[in-house]
Amino acid sequence: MNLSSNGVPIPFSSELFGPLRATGTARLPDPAALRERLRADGYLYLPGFLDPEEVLRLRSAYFSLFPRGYLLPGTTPRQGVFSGRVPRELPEHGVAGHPAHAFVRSDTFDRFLDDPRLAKLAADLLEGDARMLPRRILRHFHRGSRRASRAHVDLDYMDEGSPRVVTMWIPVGDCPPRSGALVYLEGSHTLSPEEYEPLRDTTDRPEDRRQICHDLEFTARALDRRWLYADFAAGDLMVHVPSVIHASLDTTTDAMRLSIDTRFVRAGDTPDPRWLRPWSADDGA
Ligand SMILES: O=C(O)CCC(=O)C(=O)O
Repeated sequence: MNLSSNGVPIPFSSELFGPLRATGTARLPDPAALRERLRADGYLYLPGFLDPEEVLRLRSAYFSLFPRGYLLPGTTPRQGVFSGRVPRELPEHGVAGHPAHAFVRSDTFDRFLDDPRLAKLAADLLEGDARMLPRRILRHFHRGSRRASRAHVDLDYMDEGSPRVVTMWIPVGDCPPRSGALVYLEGSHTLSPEEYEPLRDTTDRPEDRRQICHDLEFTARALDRRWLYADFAAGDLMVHVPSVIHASLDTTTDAMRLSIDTRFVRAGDTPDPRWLRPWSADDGA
């Protein structure tokens, strides 16, 4: 399997990659056991937590918003297959005028995320009523863009509010590694920020110190730990703590990568004010 992130190759070897540990969702462990697992691993991988049909309906609703020619002829928006051609009139992803910008402000998107099971899970993990922050991100990558999320921790993007946060990452469609899956650096939530600070000097974006590194092989070797991955399917849910290092891989499949990330804080806590407005890709947060 040929993998890369932001155009930098990373060998798919057992030295650099290992499997995420799944938590069964047919009978979810009790809240205390879930909290313990989140504390121990820094993440919860919950295959089939959501209804795959609802997830695929959302995928279909989003890709239906694109101009003709963007999707491969003969395929459906639900499949979300890239034609290889980006229509000239399409603005940059997620800015005003792009379908993702309108979509995160739509009733369809609200209804999908207004799922009581997500709110209950967040409340169980935060041990109190939970509030979903309004800045909910829709990420969408197609093959050839060589763009992905650099290694980072969420805390570096939300350090002006309560650190008591849980993030939920929802693949909107199947998302194996080659489609641009999220990967987690094993046990990295137990590292102190000083331990990975030097990595920030190895970067393709020197103007932004928030990300840790764009080179995932270098990151794994420098911190002597593996990237944990899964063959995500529609319906799966990831939850993580804001101190775990994660990143994503480049999309190299015709099927496009679509995902949502959304965050919860305890209802009484003061969140980072940058997360109180709906997301726009150019909001700088
Ligand atoms: O989807 C991605 O590529 C990044 C998502 C992320 O960083 C997050 O959910 O915290």
